[in-house]
Amino acid sequence: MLHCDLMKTRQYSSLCTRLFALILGLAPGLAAAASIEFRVTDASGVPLQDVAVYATPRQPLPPRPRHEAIIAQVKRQFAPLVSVIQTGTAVNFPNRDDVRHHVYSFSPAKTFEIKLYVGTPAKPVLFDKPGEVVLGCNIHDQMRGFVFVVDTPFVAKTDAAGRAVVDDLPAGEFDVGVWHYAQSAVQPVRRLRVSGDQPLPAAFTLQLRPGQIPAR
Ligand SMILES: [Cu+2]
Repeated sequence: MLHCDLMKTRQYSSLCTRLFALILGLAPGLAAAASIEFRVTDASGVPLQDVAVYATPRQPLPPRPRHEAIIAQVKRQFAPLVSVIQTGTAVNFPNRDDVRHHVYSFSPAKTFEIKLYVGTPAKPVLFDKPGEVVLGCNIHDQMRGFVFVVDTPFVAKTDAAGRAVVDDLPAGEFDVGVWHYAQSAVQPVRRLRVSGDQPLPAAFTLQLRPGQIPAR
């Protein structure tokens, strides 16, 4: 991203944003990375939040640095409820409550436990296989969290309007898919070709198992 030394006040920040937009406008080649705009609804057209969306490149790409992820425990809930991460991501599980938690998963993609603890565990947990991982807490039965691990850095999660954007894509072919922890069936991936700087729309419909979405 553009770094701007003037970003010290709201006014200057706004000026910088406009300058940056102007530069891009004058040199559109600079913004050539492609993006996919996902829209996910249920069968009756209701937008679905917290859907993991991803685009897996069909062609080999240079490796990218992996960032660590954080799944905190806040008010006896996992925060965020849903995480979507690239295979090989290390996840920290800081406990931000004043009670102890005991985080575990029995999922084949990642079986682990962090026994009764407060604060931040010394070591993160490495999610080294693709797949879906359900998190629980031995102390608080109502605590549920979900991690979707996928072999691509190009991931996002839908918002309350059922939308998500995966951007910074190089031109080429991608296998594009969606996943929700309460989906009633696996959604097949679609092959899409992206090029240039036009966002490519991708609409998906997911059927969910009833009664699986916790109240917020
Ligand atoms: Cu707990």
